Amino acid sequence: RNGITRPKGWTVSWHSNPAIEKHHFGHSHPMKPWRLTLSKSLIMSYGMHAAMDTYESRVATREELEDFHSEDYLDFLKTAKVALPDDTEVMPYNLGGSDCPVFDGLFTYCSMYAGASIDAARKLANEEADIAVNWSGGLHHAKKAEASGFCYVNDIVLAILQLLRKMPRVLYIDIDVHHGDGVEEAFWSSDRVLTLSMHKYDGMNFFPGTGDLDRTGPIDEGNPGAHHAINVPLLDGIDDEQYVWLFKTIVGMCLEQFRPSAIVLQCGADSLAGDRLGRFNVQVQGHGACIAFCKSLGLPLLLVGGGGYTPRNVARAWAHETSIAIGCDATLDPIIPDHTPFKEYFRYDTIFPTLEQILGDPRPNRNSAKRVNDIVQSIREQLRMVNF
Ligand code: V1P
Ligand code: CA
Ligand code: ZN
Repeated sequence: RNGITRPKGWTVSWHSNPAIEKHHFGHSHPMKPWRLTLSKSLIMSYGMHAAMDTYESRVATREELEDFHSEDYLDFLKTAKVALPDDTEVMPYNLGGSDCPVFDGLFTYCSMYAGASIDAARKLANEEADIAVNWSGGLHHAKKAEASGFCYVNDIVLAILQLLRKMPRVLYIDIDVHHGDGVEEAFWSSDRVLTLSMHKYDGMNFFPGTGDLDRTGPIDEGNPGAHHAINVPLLDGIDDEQYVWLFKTIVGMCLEQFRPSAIVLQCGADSLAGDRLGRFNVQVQGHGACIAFCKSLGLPLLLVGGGGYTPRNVARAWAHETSIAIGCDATLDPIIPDHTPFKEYFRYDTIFPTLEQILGDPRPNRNSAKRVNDIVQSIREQLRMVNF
């Protein structure tokens, strides 16, 4: 099985619970927890589990969830009743609409993906792992007392709070195609967390409608959080070359000015070409290059999932990124092993399903070279105001 062995010199911990994958948001909902089963199928068939410390995660405790969420919201989330299929009336806290339906086992689902991110963060904080992975997490839109955009509990905020117990500064990076508004808002007034989100933004037309370049933090100069929110608004069709250049350039600048003690990277796979909701032309290679760059910095690294609505491509990306974390990506056979469960999902219109092949219709790239350079220039100026 490719002879994958544990990496020498660093430890990767992997956090998951098969019970998470069994939940259903409803018939035509784009969020499919089952994509985690498909990702795991690839990861295991390549034999990558042998190279990691694998943990079956537990449910987060009430006390842990209260680190960020309000008691009344958690009470409601726990007791909310599953609505009838044609009942799309929105309940309090934005629960029950088409984006955030109340489904069977909702509270267990939320507590489990949150428990996995908290466990992963603790492994890093206790120096028991160098890279920790939770593909079921990354639900960046959830607010203190509100569900939003398929997210109910903000596992990222809870994980960052764990890291902040031991570390002075955390850099949060979000490559989901959507703006990481929930995490940005949670640390809006803090100078201990620098948030950086790359996303599609064209005014109010793309969910959640925020994340313009001038959204840099609180506007009152005395506020410690001023300048600590970085937003990279992108247009349809951005390709690997522009995306990876922007990522490395901006993350490089953040490192210099902020000197983080750890990095939390939200690896939303809806920024890939061919995504059901996304609009970019990013390939598995480009997406993975962002993860590889963060790993090369040698800081404790938490990898979480996020969006991703074309399951076979989500699985390809997260399997490839798991291999980067382990350091076996260069030797992995791109042809998906024969014994992979659900292999038929990767066989789209070719007889050789490969790990890296993405079959998105190419979109015209609306991001000019000038626009991309202007974004970097503006962020360079913003970061002059950030000092560790
Ligand atoms: O556009 C909206 C709202 C619903 N309208 C009133 C405005 N919602 C989006 C939500 C996208 C959430 C992305 C989550 C993440 O960042 C992190 C996990 O990836 C939405 C969309 C869309 N195309 O943007 N909801 C739906 N599509 C949807 C479609 C079918 C059934 C249910 C929801
Ligand atoms: Ca993003
Ligand atoms: Zn998304």
